[in-house]
Amino acid sequence: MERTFIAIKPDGVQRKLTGEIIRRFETKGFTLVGLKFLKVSRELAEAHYDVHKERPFFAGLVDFITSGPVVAMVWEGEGVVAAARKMIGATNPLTAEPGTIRGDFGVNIGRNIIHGSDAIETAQREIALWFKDEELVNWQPHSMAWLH
Ligand code: 3AN
Repeated sequence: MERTFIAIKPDGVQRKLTGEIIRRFETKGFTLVGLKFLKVSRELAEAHYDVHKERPFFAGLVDFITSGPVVAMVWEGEGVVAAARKMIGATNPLTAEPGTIRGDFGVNIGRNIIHGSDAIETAQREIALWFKDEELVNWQPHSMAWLH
């Protein structure tokens, strides 16, 4: 089953958006298989943002993601990688559609509340980076497929 990595960044945690964000993924119909609350090390932050290491905003990204606690999650479900990106909205919260998480709650590209993997392969890399195998729970919600 497809899985994606989602992180509520320090601004999302400070803004008390954790419950709202988890609620959106739950009520959409995805299944939570991993969850932790942590202060991110510089080592993990630099590995996570490795693809951006040549970008001018790299140092700011690493400083920000390590500045306060983060909620790291793994969500599972058919098509969850692309669906989560849609639910999150465009990188710049000012242009993100209303109804998306960034569109509803953000205004600043450097404080865009949440991260979600951009492709299945990225999700696999990020899940392995943030979670040990034994921290992921393999479970099936009771069969209520007709509900969603
Ligand atoms: P997304 O998070 O929508 O996948 P990416 O992967 O292009 O966006 O960028 C990763 C993160 O880098 C973004 N979440 C945002 O916090 C930051 N970022 C992207 N572009 C800029 C920018 N022009 N200025 C500042 N920060 C940026």
